[in-house]
Amino acid sequence: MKIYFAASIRGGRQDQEKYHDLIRFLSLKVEVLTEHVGDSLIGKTGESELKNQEIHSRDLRWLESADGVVAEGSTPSLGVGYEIGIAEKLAKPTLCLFDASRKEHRLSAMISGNPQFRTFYYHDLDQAKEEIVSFIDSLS
Ligand code: 6IA
Repeated sequence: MKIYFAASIRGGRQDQEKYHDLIRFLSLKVEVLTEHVGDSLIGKTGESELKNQEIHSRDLRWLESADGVVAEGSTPSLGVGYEIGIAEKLAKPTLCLFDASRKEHRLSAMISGNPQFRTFYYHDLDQAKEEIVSFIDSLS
């Protein structure tokens, strides 16, 4: 099973360690197409050896080939919003994770109000992982 993991890059990298942890966990169970999203070497400006256009085409190809999408949305990101909007149009099952303790902003109503997305507010990463397992089980 292939999962497209979406999370903020240029939106801000403050949750990068969390992404890394979730991706490592997911990788024990499925193929994660976008492992680089959790990479500590990737800063806010992103991959420099690839042109933006190449990144966009590659990511859309991966998204099309994915069986499902897991998005960590606690740090607002235009790219993640764009990706899950496309995931909806491609009818890809999508889980949106959001840190319930995040005070600076709330999850966009365009995500939390969309019945096609499975939205989950977690208090710790173990809860997020349990939800991921339940989501993956629902796909098989
Ligand atoms: O607007 P953002 O940059 O926060 O968007 C992040 C989302 O867009 C992620 O879920 C990625 O799948 C995708 N994305 C944005 N930039 C890149 C990128 N280059 N490479 C791959 N996916 C990207 C930047 C660095 C990269 C090596 C992580």
